[in-house]
Amino acid sequence: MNQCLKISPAVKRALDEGRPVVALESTIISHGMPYPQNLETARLCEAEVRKFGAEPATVAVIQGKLCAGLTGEELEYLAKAGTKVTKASRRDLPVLLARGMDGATTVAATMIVAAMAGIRVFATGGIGGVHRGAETTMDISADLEELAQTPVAVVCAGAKSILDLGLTLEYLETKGVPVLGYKTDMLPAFYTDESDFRVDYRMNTPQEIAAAIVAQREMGYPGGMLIANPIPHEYAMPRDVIDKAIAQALQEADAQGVRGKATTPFLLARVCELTGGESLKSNIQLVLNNVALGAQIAVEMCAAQEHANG
Ligand code: PSU
Ligand code: MN
Repeated sequence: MNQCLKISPAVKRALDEGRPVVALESTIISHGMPYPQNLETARLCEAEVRKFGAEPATVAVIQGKLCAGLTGEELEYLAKAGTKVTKASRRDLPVLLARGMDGATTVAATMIVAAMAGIRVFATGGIGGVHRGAETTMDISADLEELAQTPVAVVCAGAKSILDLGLTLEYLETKGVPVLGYKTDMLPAFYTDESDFRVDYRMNTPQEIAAAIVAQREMGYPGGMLIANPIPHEYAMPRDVIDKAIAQALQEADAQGVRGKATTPFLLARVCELTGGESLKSNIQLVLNNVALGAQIAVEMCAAQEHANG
């Protein structure tokens, strides 16, 4: 096995036995939510995956190893360390490995580790994308390039309107990334289940999604897939409330000269503060909802595999 990669015994056993596995990211723990809700959510996510008979593989860099599947202590450490841990995207991995450092993996980095481990489904909250004003800042998340080249299907609740959703979809189209909506024709906007943009295809069952992932893999060409799963309506936030908070957070980021990899965490934290914690509640619920869908897709992929094997 790849020397940089460390797969936990439980994840390894599941993979060896052909059982369903779902990857989970860790930037959402360290940089996406405050302690202690981040730790509670990370634990709930793992439990949610197990409810469906799948194995969770939370991904992070620990002491210079790419880890798929964390111990309880490692999860707690990442949650408590928060932003003190390096936010690790694709470009950060080589140096963290060489220095034996820790890192909380973004969507891009989690996809890389999942693919190395042979995990094809990954569930999270929101992905990075094309930022508003990208025509001057060129701030486009590495998550989009990863979706274009790494064979992992990512379940998310769409993208936050801290991003330019229209340009994010254009970028994904250019890169040939299928964007599937689960029981929706529209791209959900994370906190809200409504938006102005359409997905490529509406999917009505986890089985249909699994079939598309299997077909993509059979073709053997690079790239993943984005599955947009709207936040359950009862947890959605009023669009005007969230839009107002996002507008203010964007203005503050600009005024304070926040740049580069600090931008997304800054905006996430400010939106959370400005909505008095309401957005955090929604965030937790939508992540759990995505994890449940991811687990069902992974289960269906295994069923399809067994069928193919006779
Ligand atoms: N969007 C969210 N929550 C998150 C993130 C994005 O709603 O936690 C995190 C994810 O880890 C994502 C990363 O991969 O931020 C994107 O950061 P950047 O824009 O710097 O690529
Ligand atoms: Mn960026």
